[in-house]
Amino acid sequence: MSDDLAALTPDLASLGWTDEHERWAEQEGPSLIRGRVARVSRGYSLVFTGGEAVLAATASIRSQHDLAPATGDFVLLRDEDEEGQEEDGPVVAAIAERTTALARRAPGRVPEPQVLVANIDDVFVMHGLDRELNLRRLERQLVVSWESGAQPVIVLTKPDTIDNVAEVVAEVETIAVGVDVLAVSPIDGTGLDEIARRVAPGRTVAMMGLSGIGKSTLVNALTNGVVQRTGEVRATDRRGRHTTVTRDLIPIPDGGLLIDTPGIREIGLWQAYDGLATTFPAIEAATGSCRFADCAHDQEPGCAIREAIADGSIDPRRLEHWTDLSGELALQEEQLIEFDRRVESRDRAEAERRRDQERSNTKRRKTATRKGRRKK
Ligand SMILES: Nc1nc2c(ncn2[C@@H]2O[C@H](COP(=O)(O)OP(=O)(O)O)[C@@H](O)[C@H]2O)c(=O)[nH]1
Ligand SMILES: [Mg+2]
Ligand SMILES: [Zn+2]
Repeated sequence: MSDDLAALTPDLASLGWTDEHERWAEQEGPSLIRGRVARVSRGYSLVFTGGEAVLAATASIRSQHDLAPATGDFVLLRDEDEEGQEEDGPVVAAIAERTTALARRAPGRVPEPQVLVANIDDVFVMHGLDRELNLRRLERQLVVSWESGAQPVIVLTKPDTIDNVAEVVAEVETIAVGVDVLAVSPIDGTGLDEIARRVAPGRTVAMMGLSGIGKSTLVNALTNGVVQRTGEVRATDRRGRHTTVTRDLIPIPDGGLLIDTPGIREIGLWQAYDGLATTFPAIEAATGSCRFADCAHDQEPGCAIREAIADGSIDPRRLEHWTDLSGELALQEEQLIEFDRRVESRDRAEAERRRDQERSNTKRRKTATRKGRRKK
């Protein structure tokens, strides 16, 4: 991918900068540079500032948890040069409160969230019609999307590759409660007007989906090729694996911004209880009607879920997936408790060690004082 992004100079208004951001910026400090994060790399963010795009360092490793910018964040930069500091170049000084945030469980064993993109209005949950339909994957993506606070839209790409588009759309609609399902092809123009309605001035849309489904092709079509995104940026992470790292905020010439999130294969849920409830509303409603509050929907009398399965109002396949996803969240809860407990006992051990050391130091000091006295 050529780095056309850094050459763009969208103004603040077209980046989605509002009066509210302006008030926030004035409170934080008048000399700070206003901007929106276009891309995050390790230690640095590419930030659109209204003028030229700048590379800004994240303030410090230690404060990274509070101040880790994500693509789409509205930020204020401090120019260290102006304050005569050693470091050169601007630093991310503040991040505006996020209206929405698309987050997943960070890959790895430690239970913690990873914010992928921030301040989005819609999430395009994308699937390529040239591949086998995977409703479970779509449902998982819907859970994560709803949880972000943004509106999911299912976008089915490559409709030109199959004959039964309407049939597949209808099948997808069975899992898309409150979600529009669009068939879109940048190649023959299908559905592009629907896309343009959503990627519109003042709006930001994130794309989510496997690689090879046509995300970059859509970007190329909407930017008239100004931002060429063929191929993907690859970098080696600490474990030596090749991962695609950049999630890019792309200004669309007709207005609006699109975020390409390449190469996200794995989307673990992060405490996505609301997202789960919104994705499976019928199941969620039924669980509230079971006779026992702790109903396992198994053998208990008065189980509303089993009744709904029996009368056909809940699809057993949906229930099975809901059960699996609920299990994933429950397991995460246990891991979090276990993790806290381990941190706590480590802290306690550390405190005890320090106390012991302090005690023996005191003893030694006392002995030394006594010896000192005896010498006199
Ligand atoms: N037939 C067809 N092919 C498409 C369509 N959109 C994208 N492609 C092709 O699918 C391949 C992968 O597209 P790309 O945009 O790189 O996917 P990405 O990995 O999601 O960014 C390319 O060869 C595209 O030409 C479409 O609507 N119809
Ligand atoms: Mg791509
Ligand atoms: Zn029940």
